[in-house]
Amino acid sequence: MKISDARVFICSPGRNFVTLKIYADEGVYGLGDATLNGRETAVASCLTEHLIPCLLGRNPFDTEDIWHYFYRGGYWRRGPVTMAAIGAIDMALWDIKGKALGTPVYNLLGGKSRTKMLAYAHANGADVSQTLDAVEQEIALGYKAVRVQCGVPGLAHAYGVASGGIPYEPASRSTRPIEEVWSTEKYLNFIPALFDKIREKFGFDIHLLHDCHNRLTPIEAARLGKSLEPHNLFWLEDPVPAELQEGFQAIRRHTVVPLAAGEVFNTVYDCHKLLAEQLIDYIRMTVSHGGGITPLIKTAAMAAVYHIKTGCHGATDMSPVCLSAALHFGAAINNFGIQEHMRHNELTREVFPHDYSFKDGYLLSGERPGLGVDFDEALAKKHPYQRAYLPVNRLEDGTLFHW
Ligand code: CS2
Ligand code: MG
Repeated sequence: MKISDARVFICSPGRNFVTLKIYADEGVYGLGDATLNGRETAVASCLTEHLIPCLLGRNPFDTEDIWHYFYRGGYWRRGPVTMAAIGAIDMALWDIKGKALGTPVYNLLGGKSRTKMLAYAHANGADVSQTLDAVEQEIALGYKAVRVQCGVPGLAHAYGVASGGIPYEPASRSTRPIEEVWSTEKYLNFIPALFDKIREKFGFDIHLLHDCHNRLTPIEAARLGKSLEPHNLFWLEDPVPAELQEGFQAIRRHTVVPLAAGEVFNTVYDCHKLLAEQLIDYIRMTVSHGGGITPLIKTAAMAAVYHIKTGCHGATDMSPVCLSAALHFGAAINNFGIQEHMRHNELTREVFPHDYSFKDGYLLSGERPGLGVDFDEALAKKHPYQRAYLPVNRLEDGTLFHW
């Protein structure tokens, strides 16, 4: 079998997605998610200008060699743009492999280690009352794990809080990034009381997660972790920016709250210290931004050595192609932990018809050959790309900060 063509589609059924379609002879094609929120055309250009010309004529079954060809062969290794492009190629090749062999991709990764995968939903509100209602709503939908984010008194913006009655979407179609204002002090003074109220209302039968979105210093994260220990969180996510992996050591010295990191990681080199020193409990890398299924299987195997489980990123800026790939990956590996499930809107689901499903708090991978997702080119064309930016964050004195 040989790769005969490959095309990149950027569409915007409510938010931007970059989709790679690789065509092989014998009439088979595979899909890959190349979405990188706020940098979509960079990844598209990397694929069309640089990587796709080297793909043509290759055997799509040669996923291992093709991955190394692009990872090492490009000289300039790692980084979100390059690895999202390589990740999309890898995803599409595994899709082709499954379709050509007439089997779901999970069967090519070791078969099923579980029949269902624990999912977590997002609940957020402008204040405690709205947030409690949002948690109740997600529990009513069947979720057994809920990520909780809330507006912070005294701040106009807080991470993860939707506005305008629509699900949270951080990227805005604006000419420049929206500038938000942040105060760690106000946040740290507020969050413990929020979780007091959530546990008071819902008890301990629901898993609670919280995302700090890289906004604390290690000692601030240690303070927050200690204060949340009575609430037995499933995890505290992205407590600190993880460029300094050893920054997690200070947090570990002070608190037993489980830690999760990795949604922005692109290779195992971004987390090998976090894994080997057991500085985290869940690795969040997902298939698209982590360079594909091929490297993610290896990263999960390394994580397993250190008692670390997976918790793949699954926000709506990953398309259904990536979510499906994460579910085939999650169905097969032994150290699966949890899968983020931020539900895509109806239009996205129509553009990307798929056979994975949600039931009673769990996600089920599809059973169709390959990744089980398709791409409606005609419908996608009706929703063209529009440049969008993630916000920028400043402290109250104007200092540029982490968003
Ligand atoms: C968030 C993401 O889901 C999460 O854990 O960190 O939604 C993140 O804000 C977006 O992926 C950024 O595009
Ligand atoms: Mg996050």
